Amino acid sequence: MNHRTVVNLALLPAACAWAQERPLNIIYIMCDDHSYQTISAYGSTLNHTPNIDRLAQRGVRFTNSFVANSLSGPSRACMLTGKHSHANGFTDNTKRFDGSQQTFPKLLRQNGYQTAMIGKWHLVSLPTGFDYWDILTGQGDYYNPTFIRSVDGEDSHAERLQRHGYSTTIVTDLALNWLSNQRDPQKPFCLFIHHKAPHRTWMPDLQDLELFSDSTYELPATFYDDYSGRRAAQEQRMTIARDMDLVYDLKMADRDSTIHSFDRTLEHWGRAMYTQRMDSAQQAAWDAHYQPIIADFKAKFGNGQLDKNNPQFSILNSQLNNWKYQQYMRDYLRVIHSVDRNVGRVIDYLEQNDLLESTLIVYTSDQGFYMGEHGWFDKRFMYEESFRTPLIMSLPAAYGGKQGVTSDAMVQNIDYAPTFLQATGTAIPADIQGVSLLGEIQSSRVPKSQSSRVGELKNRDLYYHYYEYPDEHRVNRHFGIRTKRYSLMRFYGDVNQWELYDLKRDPENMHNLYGKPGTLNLTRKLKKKLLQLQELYDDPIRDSLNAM
Ligand code: SGN
Ligand code: CA
Repeated sequence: MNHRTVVNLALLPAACAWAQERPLNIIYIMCDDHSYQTISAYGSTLNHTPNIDRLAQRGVRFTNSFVANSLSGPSRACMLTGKHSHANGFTDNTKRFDGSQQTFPKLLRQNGYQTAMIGKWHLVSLPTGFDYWDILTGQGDYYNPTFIRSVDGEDSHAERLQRHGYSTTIVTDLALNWLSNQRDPQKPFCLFIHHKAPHRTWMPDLQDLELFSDSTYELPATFYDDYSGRRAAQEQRMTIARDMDLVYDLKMADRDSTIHSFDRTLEHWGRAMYTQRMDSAQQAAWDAHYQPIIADFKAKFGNGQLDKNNPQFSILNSQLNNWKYQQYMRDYLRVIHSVDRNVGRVIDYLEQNDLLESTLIVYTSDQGFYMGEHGWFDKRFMYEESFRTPLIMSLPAAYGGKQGVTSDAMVQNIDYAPTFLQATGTAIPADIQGVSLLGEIQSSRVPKSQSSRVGELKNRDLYYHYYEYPDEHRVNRHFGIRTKRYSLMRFYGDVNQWELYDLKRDPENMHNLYGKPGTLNLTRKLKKKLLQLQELYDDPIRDSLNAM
């Protein structure tokens, strides 16, 4: 085993000397679709997340954290490999991850680490590179979810089983059980705790159903965006007003079936999810909460199909949109409340079991999410809300970890793999495309030679490439470059259009400046840099650029 220490002891207090004797553990917590807008450490005024905030107080919060491709499977593949989507092969959710390729858990294992993966996996092929895995099937279910787990280690057979209860709590229980009873305490570990929450359809834990019932949320300023100047945005199908479904998303599964979905399949799934999957006690608690809301909804809006000839139509329509937004926000925030509580359980466990001071804890999401900005839910666009993702890394002080600070370095999810490798003294292979963030989370008291390749983060621009079209929300394919100030995007496919944003003046991506007077030089410069990034990362799309 080669646990190169990441700390120069001469420069750290004597009390920290034991860190050299204790190889660093890693706990990598990731949620699915958790927006930075709903984390109080990120300035949320919508809710309070005291436990995620504890991590920020104990570590570094990244204020410029982005993904490489804003979708679940692709993001996970980027994180595992440290490479962009075209390089790891998992470009959209219809792909199957090639588990024979190099991933950071495999490299950690070769360096003597135990690795475990619990929760949402979403890469179709079964996990490789883990001593233990226990994954949700597909997207996973919130209630009484089905898991597939490895029996007797990686190379043995897999077993399917349904567990009773709420997904976020079960995943946390499994993680704590692995820490207590299943790992070898003599070895360092890397444990993935990957929640299904708060993915659509945002089903809260029963104990949280009554939270926020009296809260109302202001519509974001861009809720009624008309998408002028942005053709791909005009084409999408992810608005709260039109595409968020009353039965499926908003749980208006009334008993006499007068409220209907856009299509029968969606309605069938919605009704099944809110009835057949739950046991009778869960069902009773669920109904006790939602049936009165359904009755109230019907009193206000009938079956939700508004009559356009009604003179009151436009008032009723905006009331309906507002109602949908409130219902969406309440459920989403309830789900986050449970995530935060379970993050707290993990921190408490580590503290009580003398592991907190020897474990790097990471909190992130597979991408950002729209909380009604531009009128949307979902993600996919290279616009700020879905391109960004929360990222907090808490490295214990004994390993030189910075505490309670922020980093504004331009970082991306391909950087996690090299960070974990370097933090554990594992060599970073040359083909990894990300950059280690260790220098950002470790005190400058640690000499640069032992810290990360900091220079590579300076003046760094980020590359983005999204592929999944037309399913499921009709977001056209696009790639682009993000500098600290500007983003330049190229949509290609049905919509062929460039978009340029000055994020200092327009952080909400409302004004496409491409082709506008005075932007020619800037555009030329950004296009050149974009091409350089495509060459650096070897994205084959660059070869067809000139033809576009
Ligand atoms: C599901 C959702 C979509 C979502 C994708 C991708 N529909 O298909 O709304 O965009 O996942 O999300 S659902 O009806 O199944 O909820 S991802 O985060 O997993 O990539
Ligand atoms: Ca996701």
